[in-house]
Amino acid sequence: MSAGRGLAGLGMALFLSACQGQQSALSGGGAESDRTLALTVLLGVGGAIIFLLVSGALLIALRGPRRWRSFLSAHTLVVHGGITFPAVVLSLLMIYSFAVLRAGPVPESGPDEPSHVIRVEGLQWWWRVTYLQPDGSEIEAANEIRIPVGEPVRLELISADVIHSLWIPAYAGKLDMIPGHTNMLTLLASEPGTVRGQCAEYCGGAHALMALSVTAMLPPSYERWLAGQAEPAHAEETTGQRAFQSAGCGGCHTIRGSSARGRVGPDLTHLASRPSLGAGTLENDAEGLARWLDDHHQVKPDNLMPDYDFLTASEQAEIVTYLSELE
Ligand code: HEC
Ligand SMILES: [Cu+2]
Repeated sequence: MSAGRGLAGLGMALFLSACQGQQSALSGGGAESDRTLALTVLLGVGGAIIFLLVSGALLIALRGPRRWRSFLSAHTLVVHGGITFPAVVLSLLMIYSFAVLRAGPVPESGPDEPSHVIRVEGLQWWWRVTYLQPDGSEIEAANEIRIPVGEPVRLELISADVIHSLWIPAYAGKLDMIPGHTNMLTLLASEPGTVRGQCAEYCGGAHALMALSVTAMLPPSYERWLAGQAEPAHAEETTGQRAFQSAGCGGCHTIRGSSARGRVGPDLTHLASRPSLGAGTLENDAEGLARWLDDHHQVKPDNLMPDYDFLTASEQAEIVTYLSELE
């Protein structure tokens, strides 16, 4: 195989590998992304067919038999193929794509008003996720959004500092989070599963490490999960909890049910039930927690949590045990 063919093959493999997996607009897990996918396929396939037809005509015009060449140069073919056809096709496509872009997954108001509302706040460089309950109460979590399958969920997107952008390719297009302004995005998941989202607007140092996971669950398990999140932490009064407090962690982090009430960093009340640490940066297990406390600035440069190199090994281990129990 020639070097050129090898390179082309490699390029194709890279191109296709970008189309699969958890963070792909082509994996279509929701109403909006299904329509965007249909539009993409139509444009891609239609464009390829027209490209082949035009290339064929060009080849015939240059090299073809005389009879075919004179057919191609007929006045009506030039007018209809060169003006009428593109005008009609492009106008239809424009109307279709405007309709797709406008539609959104569900109507924004009216009888279908989403019964689930989640406020997602972008901060440098993580996500505060608050479930707004019909009774007015709020359940706070971070770096993970869970939604019920088959039910429209409205996300209220806000920012605490600079412009961020929430992009969950498998479910919807991206939408900016702008300081002082609320943007609305509606998600409608068609089947259970977990996908990945990412901040899609450069927001400073750790922007590339600002991801989140989105899990669609069957409604009964979603309700059960949400009821669990509403509970305070179940961890007992332990040495780990005391070490957490005396290191000052509670000044920035809330653990409901304890004296930790800070709001600078993510709510840790049910930290152990989340898949990742540092907004999708580390796996959330005892090893990941120890790694985060040891050198989170190595793992996620520029993030706004202070260094804690002064913790003794046993203090650190106690804190890790305490945090791993926050189911
Ligand atoms: C000055 C405020 C501040 C203090 C004090 C602080 N943190 Fe943090 N912490 C943060 C911020 C901000 C983040 C988010 C970092 C990011 O992902 O960009 C964070 C993230 C975390 C995370 C990851 C949470 C998640 O959901 O991804 C853990 C775990 C954590 N901190 C534990 C601690 C512990 C334990 C202490 C005390 C030893 C502590 N923090 C002290 C601000 C603080
Ligand atoms: Cu960003």
